[in-house]
Amino acid sequence: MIRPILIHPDPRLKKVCDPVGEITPEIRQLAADMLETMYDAPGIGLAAPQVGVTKRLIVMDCIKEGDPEPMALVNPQIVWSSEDLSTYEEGCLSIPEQYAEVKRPAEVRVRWRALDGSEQERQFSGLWATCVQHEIDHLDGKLFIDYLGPLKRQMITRKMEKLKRERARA
Ligand code: K1U
Ligand code: ZN
Repeated sequence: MIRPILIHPDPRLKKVCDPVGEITPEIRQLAADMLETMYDAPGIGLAAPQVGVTKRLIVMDCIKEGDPEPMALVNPQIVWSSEDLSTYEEGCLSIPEQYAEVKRPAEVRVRWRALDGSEQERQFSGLWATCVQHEIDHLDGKLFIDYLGPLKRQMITRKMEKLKRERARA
């Protein structure tokens, strides 16, 4: 099922999300819905708070061409970050049509639980590294615009408030 994506500003996007306890059929269904919602958008990642569920679950697929590589990460944690940084022009499905350069560690090592309950650890680089950091930020109530200066952030927030008013009227 495709779920509606929350648009900034929304208090649910500012919350520090709760860890997932047991991986129940509801959590597996949420992950499946999030992947469907992400592919439909289209996007390369999605975090549970973006569909209004404040739990620590993210999905990603950064393969732009070729066989898809869907991933669902429960309780993801960055256990190591590289000193070298990389800059990427980021977007966000909760902040449509706004993009800005964000500088982040170029490589990260992440530990998480898969949907079968197994512990996983993997090093991410390139777009995967940017995306996993962007998605884990969502779980901590942080958006890519929080890395920008106050004027740019306020300008984008005002545009999103206007977009939400227009969508509510339509
Ligand atoms: O979390 C999100 O809002 C999803 C976001 C992830 C992301 C994008 C760019 C850098 C870091 C994280 C998106 O997927 S925005 C859409 C997007 O990037 C895209 C859409 C279609 C094809 C390729 C990329
Ligand atoms: Zn986002």
